[in-house]
Amino acid sequence: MNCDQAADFLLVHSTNYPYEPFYPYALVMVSARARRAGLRVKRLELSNLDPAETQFWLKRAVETHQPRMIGFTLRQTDSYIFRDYVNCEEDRYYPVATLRDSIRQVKQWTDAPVVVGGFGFTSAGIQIAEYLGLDYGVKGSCDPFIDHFQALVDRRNLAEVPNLIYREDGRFKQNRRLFTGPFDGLEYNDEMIDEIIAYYGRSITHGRSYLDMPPGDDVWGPGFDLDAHRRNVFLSLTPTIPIEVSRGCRFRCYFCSEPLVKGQKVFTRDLDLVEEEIRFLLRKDLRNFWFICSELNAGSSEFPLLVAERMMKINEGLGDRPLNWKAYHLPRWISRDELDFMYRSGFTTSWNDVVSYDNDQLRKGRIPFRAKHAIQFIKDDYAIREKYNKLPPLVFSLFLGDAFLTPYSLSETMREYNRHRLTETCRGGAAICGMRVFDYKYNKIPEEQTTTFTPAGRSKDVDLLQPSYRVPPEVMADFDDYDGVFEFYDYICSTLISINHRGQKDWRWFLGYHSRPAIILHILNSREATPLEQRLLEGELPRSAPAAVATLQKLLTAPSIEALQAVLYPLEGGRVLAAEVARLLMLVLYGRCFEAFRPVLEYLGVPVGADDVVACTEYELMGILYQRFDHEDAVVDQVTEQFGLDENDAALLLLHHLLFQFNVVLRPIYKKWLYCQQEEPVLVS
Ligand code: B12
Repeated sequence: MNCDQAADFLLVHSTNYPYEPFYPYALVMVSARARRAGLRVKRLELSNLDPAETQFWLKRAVETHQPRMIGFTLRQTDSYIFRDYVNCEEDRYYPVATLRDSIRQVKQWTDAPVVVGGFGFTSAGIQIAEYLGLDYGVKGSCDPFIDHFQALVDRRNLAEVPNLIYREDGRFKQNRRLFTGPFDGLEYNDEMIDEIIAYYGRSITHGRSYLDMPPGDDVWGPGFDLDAHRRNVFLSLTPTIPIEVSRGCRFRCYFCSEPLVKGQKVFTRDLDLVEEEIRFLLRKDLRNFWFICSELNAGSSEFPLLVAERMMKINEGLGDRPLNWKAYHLPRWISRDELDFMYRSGFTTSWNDVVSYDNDQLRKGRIPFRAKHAIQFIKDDYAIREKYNKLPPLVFSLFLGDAFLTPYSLSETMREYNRHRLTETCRGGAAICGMRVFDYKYNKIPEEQTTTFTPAGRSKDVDLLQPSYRVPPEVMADFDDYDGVFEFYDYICSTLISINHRGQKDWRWFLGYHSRPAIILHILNSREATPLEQRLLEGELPRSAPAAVATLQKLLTAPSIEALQAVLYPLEGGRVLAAEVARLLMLVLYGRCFEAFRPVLEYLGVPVGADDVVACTEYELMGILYQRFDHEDAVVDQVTEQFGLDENDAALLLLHHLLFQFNVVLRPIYKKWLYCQQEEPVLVS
C-alpha cells in the first residue's frame, strides 16, 4: 500500500439526490474536524453512478486507502417530494436502501468499523442503524465522534461518546445527545476545493455551462417534464458553495425535524471566520454561496443584517464580480428596507414556501409567523427583486400536505392570496402535496393515515424509515385517489397561486374547437375594426411577434376561408406562427364582438373594466360563477338558453373565450375547498 494514500478515515457519500447532486457539505465539515484531530481523511462522492460503478470505486478506495474507519453521510431519507414516489416508476430515490447496498459491499472488503451520520440518519438513528447493520451511528454533531476516534476504532469506552449509537449485547444503544455549534476553524482547504471542482467540473463550478433551458413561460404547466427541468436547472445554475453560519432552531413547527436534529439552542458562527473562509474561496474564483442554517432570522433581523453588512464590505472590493449568497429564512422580522440592504449585499431569497395564509392553521402547526407577515414578505421580496430586475420572481410553494389543512383554511389562504393580488408576484406555483411523516407523536398523526413507498413499490406496512407520506384524509376522501388530489393541486398551482395557465393557452386549438372559418369570416366581414386592433397592427401590444402581426394584417385586409383555415389547421411547420396568429386573431374577435357579449357579462355579474376587459381575477370570477353554477358547462347551457344563442353567435364564442382564458373549472368539490366561508368541525385525529 502506498503510504501517502493511507487514510485513517474514509468518508463516503453514495446517496446523493439524482436531480440536484450538490457536493455534500458533510464531507467538508467532518473532514475539517478530522483534519484538526490529526486524522488522515479521504473522501469519495459516488453520485449518479449505477451500482456496478459504485462497487468499483468503493472497492478501489478501500484497497487504496486501507482506512481504519469508514464513514457514510446520509443527508436525507428521501426527496421530500411525495409525487416522486407516487408517479414515476423508474429511479425513485431511496437513499436508505441504497446506503444498505453500499455498506454490504464495503463489509465484503474490510473489517474496519462502518459509521453513518448526517441529517437523514439523525432523524431516525436507531431504526436506521438496525436496518443498515451498522457498527456505529452518530446523531447530529460529529465532534465527540472525532474526539474519541481511536477508542472507537479499538471498540472501547463506547458508552462515553455523546451522540453515538452502537451495538451492545445484540441491541443498539444511543448515548446522550450533545449539541455543538459550527466549526471554529476553516473548513475549506486547497485539497477540498480541488475535489469539489473535480466533482462538478470546471465549466459547471464556475457557472459557464450554458445548458439550454426550456424557454420562459412553458415551465410548470401541464406535461412539463419536471425531472428534466430539475436536472437542467441544477446543471445550468452555478452550484452554491455551502458555508455554515448558524446551527439550531428555536422554533417547533410540528412537521419539521430540524430542532430535533440540530437542537433548539441557536449557535451562530464567528463572522470573522466566515469572512476568512469566503476570501479563501474567492481566491478560487468561487462566488456563489449557500449560508447553512436552519433559519437565518430566528426571531429578528439582527443576524441577517450582520451577515449582509459583512458581505457588503467584501463586495466593495470585488467590483463587477460580486459574490452572491442565499440562506433559508422565515417570511418575517425583515423589513423591506432591510431586505433591500440584504439584496444589495448579494443576497437572493432562496425560497417562498408557506404553510398557509390562515392564522388558525398556522397557530395549530406552531408556525412562527402569521398570514400578515408572510404576505408582507412576499410583496417586499417581489418589489425588491423587480427593482434589481435581473432577478426573476420566485416560484410560490404551498404546503398542501399540512395536517391542519381544512376546506376553510385553504379557502382563507386563497382569499388572502387573491385579496393581495399575489398571483402576479411569482413565476409559478408549486404544491407540497404530502407531509413526510417521520414521527407520529411529533407529527400528530395516526399511523393508518400514512403511506410508505419502498423500492418494491407502495407498501401496505408503514415503515417511517422509507419515504412515508400523508395527505390530509379529508382531501383523499374528497378526491378519491392521488391522481385526483394532484389534479386539484395542479389546478391551484397553475390558475390560483400563479397565472401560468395563461401562458399555456393554445388559441389555435380554441378557435378550431369553438368556432369555424365560416363563422369567423362572418364576424370579420360584419363587424367594425376596433382601436385595439389598430394598436395591435401597429405592434403596440406587448408580446406580439412581428411575423404574427404581419400575417394577421394580411388576413384582416383580405379575410377568406382559406386564410383562416391556414391559421386554424396549419401545415406541420407552421404551427408555432399559427398559434400566435390565432392568439392575436382572438384579441381582434374579442374587440369586434364585445358589445354583443356585454349583456352576457352583466347577466353573469362579471365586472368589466377599461378597454372592455373583464376586471376580476381567476379566483374572483369563479367565486361569482359558483353562486349559480357548479360546472362550467352549466354556464354555457344557461347563457345559451337565456340569450337564445347558437354556434354562429359572437357572444357564445366570447363566453367560451372567457371560460378558456380564465381556465374556469367549476366542481362542487373544488368549491368546498376553495370557497368555504366558515370553519366546520373537521375530524383531525
Ligand atoms: C441548505 C440546504 C439545502 C440546499 C443545499 C445547498 C448546498 N450547496 O449545499 C439545497 C436547497 C440545494 C437543498 C436541497 C435539498 N435538500 Co436540503 N437542506 C439544506 C439545509 C438547510 C442545510 C444542509 C447542510 O448542508 N447541512 C449541514 C450538513 C452537512 O449537516 P448534517 O448532515 O446534519 O451533518 C452534520 C452531522 O450530521 C455530522 N455528520 C454528517 N454526516 C456525517 C457522517 C459521519 C460518518 C459522521 C461521523 C458525522 C456526520 O456532521 C455534520 C456537522 O456536525 C438542511 C437542514 C440543515 N439544517 O442541515 C436541509 C435538508 C438536509 N434538506 C432536505 C431535503 C429533503 C433536500 C432535498 C432532497 C429537497 C429536494 N427535493 O430538492 C434536496 C437534496 C439535495 C441533495 N443533493 O442532496 C431535508 C432532509 C430531510 C430528511 N430528514 O431527509 C433537510 C433536513 C431540510 C428539512 N428540514 O426538511 N438543501
